[in-house]
Amino acid sequence: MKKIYLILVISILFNTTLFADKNMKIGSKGKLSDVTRTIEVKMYDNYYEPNVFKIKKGETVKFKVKNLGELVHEFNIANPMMHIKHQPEMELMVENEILLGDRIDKDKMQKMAAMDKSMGHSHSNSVLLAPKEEGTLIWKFENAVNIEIACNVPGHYQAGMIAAVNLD
Ligand SMILES: [Cu+2]
Repeated sequence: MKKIYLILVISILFNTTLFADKNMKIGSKGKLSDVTRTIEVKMYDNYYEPNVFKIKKGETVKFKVKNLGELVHEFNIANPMMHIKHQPEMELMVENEILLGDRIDKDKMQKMAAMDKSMGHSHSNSVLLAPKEEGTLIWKFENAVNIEIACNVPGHYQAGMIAAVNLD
C-alpha cells in the first residue's frame, strides 16, 4: 500500500514538472487578425461577470476587461497549478508596495522589473488592472485544457475570484 502511495506521489511530482514547462496547455497569445469573438468582462470585488466562458477549442478571443471594483484585480488565463505558482509573485508585489489595495505603483513596478522580471507582471496571459482601468487580452485557446480564469491578487483566488472556462 505504501509503495503504491509513493508511486502516486512521484507521478504527481513528475507531472507537475512536466506541466511547469513552457508548453503548458493553456493556449498562447493570440493575434488581432485571428480574433473571431470579443467578450466583455467586468471585474468586481471579488468576482467576474460573466463567471463562465464557453469557448471553442482553437478559438481566438479578445477579452475586453474592465475593473469596476474598488480593489486591484487580475484577469489571468491559466490552469489551477499556474495560478497557485503565480500567487507568491503577487505577494512579493504587495510586499514591495507595487501592488496596493486600490492602485498599482507603475513607476515602482518598472524600476523593480528592471531588476527582477517577475515584478514587472508582464505576462501575456494576464492583465492587472487598478479600479476604473480597462485592458484587453487576446488569447488563442489552441491545445488548451483545464483552464480557469482567476485573480491572483493575494486573498482573491481564495475568496473565489475564479471564472470557469468550458472548452468544447
Ligand atoms: Cu482580485
